Amino acid sequence: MDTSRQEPVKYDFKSIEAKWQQRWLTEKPYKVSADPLRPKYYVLEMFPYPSGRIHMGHVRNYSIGDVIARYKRLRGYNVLHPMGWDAFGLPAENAALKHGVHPAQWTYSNIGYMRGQLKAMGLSYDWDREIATCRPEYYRWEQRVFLQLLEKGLVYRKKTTINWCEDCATVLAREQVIDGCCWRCDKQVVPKNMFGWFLKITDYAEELLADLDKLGGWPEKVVTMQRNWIGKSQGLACDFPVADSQGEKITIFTTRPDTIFGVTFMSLAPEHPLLDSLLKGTAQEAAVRSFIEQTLVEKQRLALDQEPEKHGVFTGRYCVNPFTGDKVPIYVANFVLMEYGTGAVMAVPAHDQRDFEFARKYGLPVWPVVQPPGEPLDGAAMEAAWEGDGVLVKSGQFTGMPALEAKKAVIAAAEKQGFGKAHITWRLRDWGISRQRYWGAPIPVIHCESCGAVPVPAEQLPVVLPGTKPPYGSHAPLHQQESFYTVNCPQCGLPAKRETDTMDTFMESSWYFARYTSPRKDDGILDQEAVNYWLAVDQYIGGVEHAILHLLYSRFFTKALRDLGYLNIDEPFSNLLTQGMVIKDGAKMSKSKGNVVDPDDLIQQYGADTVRLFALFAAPPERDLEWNSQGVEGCFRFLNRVFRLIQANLDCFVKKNAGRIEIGSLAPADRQLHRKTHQTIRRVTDSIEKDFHFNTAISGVMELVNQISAETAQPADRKVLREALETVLLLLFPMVPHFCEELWQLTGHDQPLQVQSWPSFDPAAAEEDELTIVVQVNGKLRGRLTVAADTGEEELKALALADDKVISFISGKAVQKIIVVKDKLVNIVVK
Ligand code: L3U
Ligand code: ZN
Repeated sequence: MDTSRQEPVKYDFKSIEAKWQQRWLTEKPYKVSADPLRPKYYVLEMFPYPSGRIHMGHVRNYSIGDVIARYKRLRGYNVLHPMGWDAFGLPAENAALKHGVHPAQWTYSNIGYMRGQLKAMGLSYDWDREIATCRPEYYRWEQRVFLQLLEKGLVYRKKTTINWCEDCATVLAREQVIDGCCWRCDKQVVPKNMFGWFLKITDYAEELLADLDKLGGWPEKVVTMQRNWIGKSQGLACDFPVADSQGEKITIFTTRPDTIFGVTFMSLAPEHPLLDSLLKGTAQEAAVRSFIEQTLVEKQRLALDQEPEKHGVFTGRYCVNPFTGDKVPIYVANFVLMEYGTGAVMAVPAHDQRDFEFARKYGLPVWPVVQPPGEPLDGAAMEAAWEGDGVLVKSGQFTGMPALEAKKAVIAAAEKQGFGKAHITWRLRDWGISRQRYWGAPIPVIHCESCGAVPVPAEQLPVVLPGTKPPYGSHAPLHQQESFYTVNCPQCGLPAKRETDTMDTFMESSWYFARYTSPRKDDGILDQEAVNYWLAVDQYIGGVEHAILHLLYSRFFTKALRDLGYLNIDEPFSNLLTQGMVIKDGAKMSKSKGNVVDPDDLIQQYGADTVRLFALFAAPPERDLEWNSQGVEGCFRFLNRVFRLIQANLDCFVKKNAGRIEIGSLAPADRQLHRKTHQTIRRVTDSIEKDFHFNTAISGVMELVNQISAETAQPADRKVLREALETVLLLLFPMVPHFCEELWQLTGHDQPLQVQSWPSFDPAAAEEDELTIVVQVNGKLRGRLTVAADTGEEELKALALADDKVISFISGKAVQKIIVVKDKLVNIVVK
């Protein structure tokens, strides 16, 4: 090809991006199907709520996923990379209400807009697999799963307390109760007892806990959060008889049986069922009842994460410590929860900080029974509880035992004497999935007076959410839609009532990753072959805000679906990457803070490739990304520079320069560039493979570009130059795909980049004497760099600044000066 006389072309990102996106739309290169002959790779990003517009957080999340997808394709994998919409839920319902449109209309129109935004980012999804969870084609299978779980005994219905607003005639979520009032109408919220549906996630507690050990590809902190959430504790369940009663007993659970000789009072939850009979006829009855009432009201007002100030009241009654025979006073305390344990706590102020504070507040005794090494503890003088280890004192036959041994001995003694036994409790509760709201998947059950709760027969599924087809109908909660709930019993044919609760939105996201493997299957939940080929998800990427609920529910669903015979895996996500937040002006980018940067504007101004490059370059994925408009500018300039560099050297792309390079015959400068090319391939590959540190990968390519620029100042070997430039395009392709495809085509290649292979490096070419350079921050050793012997000063500075360890010491500080001692060290001075 004769390119020597062509005019240089400007980097016109608009037409380049439009051109390639159009091609991807019509040629569908990212469409995949199961192919047992090829290794598969399933990369998935958490699908978005169709809230209206894409946020920079989405841009980051989805850019990371896209690089991984494109990279794995070049590595020869059959890559599944799907996208869809987590479309049901309260936020959409509320937003629709606010804008005076139907939730379905609101949702579908948002989906339309956001789909366009994602396409404008050049993300390599198999769009033929797109799902929207609010479509009956999706949730009909969820209803089917629900019924199969029901049949298996993993679903049940029970009464629970919910927050109710009389004026809005609706249930409120915890976060919609503001200071005890409805967020919308400001009316006082009342607790209401209602039936709700529950999934028996607790049946899997043991396995959910044990299998955390299989999640080596997950961040440690997420595994820990899940472990704590499941919260297995082992200890003693023990009866304390009520003094002066007809054999009534209070059962407690404790993880510290070794401290049982130090009990000085008993605390009950305000809802404790025994309270009624304990209080009857006592002098304190009226006062205690009013305390209980107040506490229950206060509890409703508290936000989920708020801790009440601890207080309580004496009931006037006593119970007896079965080990010591001591009579201890019974209190009602606002911090004891009926939902956990038994609703009763044996209080040991000397060894539990909460009990300690309570005891000091109400002048109750503090009896130390576990003695750490050193001065004997003095109950009257202690300033805090001793929660650590020690040897038992003043503990009858257990005195002198180390605490750990005493735990077992106390349990054994209680079992022998028949008033207690070893017991395990879990923090994990069953999952309440009932929502008395409109915008969700209807629960497929019919209530009949004579037959009870009757499953909707499979052939009558889906139970379609009424009013969702244009012209849109009523979107009142289903319990207000008579035509919806009036039905006949499928069993006896008599008039019956359809269930009007809808499912929690987390139901849809608990199995969407499996449905993506056969998203159009219309005669069953999942296609056996497809799920067996594609699952588990090899790499899952999303925000750490889903560390507990979504990830736990998905793990539970996977196990339940496995036990129903649909899946052959135990865990859904082999590897998990939790990307950090996007920060601007020191705060999380959010509408309420008014510090949002709109991706549309950026794409308009710089193009999608620059935006992607910035999102990947500005921080390693797991860290928070600080927004920085100069950083975006810098990325844009870099792309322009590469664009010009290739334009200026089009002549080297003729056929004869594609052949092998003989290292031995290269001039020193050419040898150097050839070496740099292969070192860069190695470095970029390592950065991606090891921990997806695209920032390091990109700075590697930037270095190579620098060296090419320096080299082309003199006449360079055309083969070496061609290899270097092609390598730049190959390595950058996963991050800036339109840009690279365009230049790949411009340089005379007739097959697109996306069907090329990831470059491999030649160790002989990459070889050279390497030096270790010490990096200091303010004179303290903070890192080491391995660099080529002749690495220049500027490059050393850049490398030092890009080093992960070093970053953690300089982030947020101003760099004042950088001192370089050739071949030895870099010292960064910050303030
Ligand atoms: N639909 C749910 C969701 O969070 C995901 C289900 C799987 C339960 C990330 C950000 C977010 C998530 C900083 C934002 C993905 C906004 C989709 C979103 N994201 N930041 N949907 O639309 O990281 O963590 O809210 O991984 O500001 O984008 O987010 S979502
Ligand atoms: Zn019936």
